[in-house]
Amino acid sequence: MGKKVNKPILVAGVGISFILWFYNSLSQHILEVGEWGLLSAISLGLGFWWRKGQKEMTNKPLPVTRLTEQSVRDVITQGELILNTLATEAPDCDISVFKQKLIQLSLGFDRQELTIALAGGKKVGKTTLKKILLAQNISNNISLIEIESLFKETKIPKIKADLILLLITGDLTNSHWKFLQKCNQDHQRFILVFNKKDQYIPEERSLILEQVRQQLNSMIAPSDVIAISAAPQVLKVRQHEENGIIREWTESQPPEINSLSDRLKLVLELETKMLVLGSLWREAVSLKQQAKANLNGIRRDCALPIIEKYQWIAAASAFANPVAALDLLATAAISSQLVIDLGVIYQQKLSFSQGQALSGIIGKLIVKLGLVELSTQTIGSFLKNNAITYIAGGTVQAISAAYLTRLAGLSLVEHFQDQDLDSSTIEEIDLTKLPQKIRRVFEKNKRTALVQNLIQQTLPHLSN
Ligand SMILES: Nc1nc2c(ncn2[C@@H]2O[C@H](COP(=O)(O)OP(=O)(O)O)[C@@H](O)[C@H]2O)c(=O)[nH]1
Ligand SMILES: [Mg+2]
Repeated sequence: MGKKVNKPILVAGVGISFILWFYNSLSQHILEVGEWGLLSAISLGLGFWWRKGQKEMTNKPLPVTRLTEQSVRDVITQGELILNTLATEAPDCDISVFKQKLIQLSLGFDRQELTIALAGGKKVGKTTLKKILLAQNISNNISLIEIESLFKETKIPKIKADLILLLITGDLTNSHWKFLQKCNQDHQRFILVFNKKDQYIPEERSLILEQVRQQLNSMIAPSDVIAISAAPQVLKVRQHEENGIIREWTESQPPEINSLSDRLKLVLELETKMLVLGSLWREAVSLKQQAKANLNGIRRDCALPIIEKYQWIAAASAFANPVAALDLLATAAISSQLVIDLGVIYQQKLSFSQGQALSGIIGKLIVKLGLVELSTQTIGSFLKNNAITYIAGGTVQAISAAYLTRLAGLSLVEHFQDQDLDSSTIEEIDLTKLPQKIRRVFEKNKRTALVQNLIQQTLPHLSN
């Protein structure tokens, strides 16, 4: 492989020196350290910070820091920052509604009225409990809402409430657990209500209660897991009278929810401020994300022509100097200058060596994920099967180079999009999700129509 790299492969701006450096100085080590080790080495060596992926599906919820008024105000400020950037980069974009909503949020810190949502599966007693709580008139400041169909769809619905009462009637299921974990991460306060306790004998009941408390102990206090009976079953009573006659009748039982009402009163008394902070935080984050999505859309429109420009450069140079080694194609296709140019659009100021490092990492990932081979195969067989007449030597390489440049560029766009506006220091760029992003971009772009389109667009760039 090394022998092939004697002459410059690509024309100006396409990181030739880097390719040479990459393969000459590192090729020995590549085989020795694992892929991830190599990536870490590159990223550390060139000033990136590589964060190892967190293990998903662990049984412990991710730790969340306690909200403060300041941290909520910070999110609102970040939202404003994005809006101002949006106003600068896209003066035609109407941001007044967003602005208004953010201002509204910053006025909401002293809110006293709270919304409490009753949620859970079907027939767990939400409506019944809501009626009783309303009748008890726990506070004048609360409104109760019932959330239907919590687990009907795979996607957890957004609930607009300051406090959630999640009703269960037995063990915690996986859906419950996922829902509560999401609540926890969203600073969404909840109380777990184990309803229909009358359906269990006392031993079972306390076993379930104990287990659920154990499962949730890193999220809520044991006193936030409460067993109630919103509508206990009627009792059948049978009496044998002296004259041999047996009398039978039913006795309805009063609801047993006092432990819940007491807990609610206490939570309202002690936690109103925190409940409001949680809601403000969720709304601010959501507004910020919407504004960011708008900004990303506008920036993407600027990024696409740049990616295309480098696509044609890569195609033309691979066509002029076809390389047999597939791996080289990947590295060659990703120009450091493309990385830097895209960085400018996303306000990520990268030095040339940082651009080189990032392009090297992406090239390596593309090779590692087997995408070079996959795309050359796809393109090769496509050319064969579609009777495209103009197939000179190097055509497949050229189109592959264009294709890989596109993949790399689009992956970078996804990567830059996820960076916070105020974390422009390159040391803090988190590359953990890069492989996943490249894979996703590839999946999206491998459809026949897109490949065909790319081939048709590339061919004219190859003549002379
Ligand atoms: N045994 C028993 N049944 C209950 C209890 N709470 C509610 N139910 C019954 O469960 C059924 C569904 O209640 P409902 O409030 O409509 O559930 P929802 O679908 O969650 O709103 C009704 O027949 C209620 O009477 C309880 O504590 N014990
Ligand atoms: Mg109901």
